[in-house]
Amino acid sequence: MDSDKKAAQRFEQALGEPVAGNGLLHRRAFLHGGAAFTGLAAAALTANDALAQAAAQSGKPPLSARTLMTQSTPGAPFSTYGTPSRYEVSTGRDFTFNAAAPGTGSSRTPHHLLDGTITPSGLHFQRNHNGVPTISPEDHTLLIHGMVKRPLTFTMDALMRYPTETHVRFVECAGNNGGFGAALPRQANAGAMHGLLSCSEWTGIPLKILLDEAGVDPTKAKWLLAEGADAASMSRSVPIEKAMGDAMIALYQNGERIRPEQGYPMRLLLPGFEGNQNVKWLHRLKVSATPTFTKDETSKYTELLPGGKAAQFMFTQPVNSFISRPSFGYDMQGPGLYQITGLAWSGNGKIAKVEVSADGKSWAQAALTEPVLPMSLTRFRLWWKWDGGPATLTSRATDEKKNVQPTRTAWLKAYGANQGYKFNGITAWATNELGNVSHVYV
Ligand SMILES: Nc1nc2c(c(=O)[nH]1)N[C@H]1C(S)=C(S)[C@@H](COP(=O)(O)O)O[C@H]1N2
Ligand SMILES: [Mo]
Repeated sequence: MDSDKKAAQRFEQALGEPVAGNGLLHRRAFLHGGAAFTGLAAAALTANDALAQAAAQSGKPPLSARTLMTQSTPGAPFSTYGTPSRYEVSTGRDFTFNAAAPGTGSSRTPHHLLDGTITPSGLHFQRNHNGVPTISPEDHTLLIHGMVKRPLTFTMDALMRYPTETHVRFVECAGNNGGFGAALPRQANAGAMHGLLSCSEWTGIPLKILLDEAGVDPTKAKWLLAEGADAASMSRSVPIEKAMGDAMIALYQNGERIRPEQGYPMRLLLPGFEGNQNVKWLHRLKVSATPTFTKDETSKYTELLPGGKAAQFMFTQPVNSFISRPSFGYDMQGPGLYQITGLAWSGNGKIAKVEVSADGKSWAQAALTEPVLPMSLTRFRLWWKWDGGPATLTSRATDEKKNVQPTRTAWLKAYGANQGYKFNGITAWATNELGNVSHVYV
């Protein structure tokens, strides 16, 4: 018992004093606290009762599958494709769709149940305007035409022989983080609120290689129409600088061929741009002098300004963040030490810093999990000593271009009423004395 107390004291010392109101600790405690944490584990987190002592003597873990079956019971056989543990089946996407057209709608990444920065492919969000088409790679081609010297058609076999690059990038729907203009804060979990956002490692062909082969003169050709082979024929206009810049024809997602939901056999990937621009099931690129003003960019994805005007072609997803844990649906287990963690991202590049507040007034800088990559999800973490009283948890991200998340009030003022796209205001979770976490406006 005595040594347990000492270990706990050592851990407390390593954590240091709070650096911001309501018990937020210095990020150093997270970056360098691992060694000290072993002290806490001995003191608080592991069972150390008579049963555990006896187990240590006998060398048998008190709870183990081996004690529940005989040593000779073999485990499950091999499978061609692995699936998550049967005990994790509730970690899934929630979805909403149009009853008259069940393929039209979206499913969301359950960020409140995940950790790390890469979204498992089966949990990548989906936004489909008319269902997921079934496309055989043998029956699919990519056409590049319009203002080019040589119109080209690529079979999948041909494309698979081109040089590729690999990058970790987020995809975020412009409609993510929606509903924050509502009079009352919506009581829903982090996935429901921020889950039209996912991050994968994408491998594909730099689009510039294909456009150069077709012969594009960027002094005359200013835009590129990208069209999908789905029933919605979803299409968007892309500025030629982006197309000749970091745009990619993505063929692989997290090491395997891109999932049907994400655009199999290929999608356009425009790092940092609103999700809608990342045309899935891509089959046609047309180079032109002007935007095409497709139905998808005239009826939607514009930004309503206070005077009633709408700004069009606002491509970049703004700097943003949210706390994924603790969050709505998460009940605190009494006063004590908690990890606050969440995600930050920006279409402008890397995340420079994330600050966290537990009292709505003072801020402590969070530790960022390396590597911090541009236009990717960045994980932040901070230790929090919850004293059991009411607290309001917020996060505020700054990107490398010095863009900072505005308050919700400032964001609402900057746009016309009902502007639903690209909300990046600061969001908050509150916990009461009972440890119930709810969504609040700050
Ligand atoms: N062809 C096609 N491309 C599409 C869409 C679509 O419905 N059809 N949805 C767009 C929208 S609105 C978004 S947010 C992203 C979503 O990508 P994901 O479903 O891979 O997450 O794909 C975009 N590309
Ligand atoms: Mo979207």
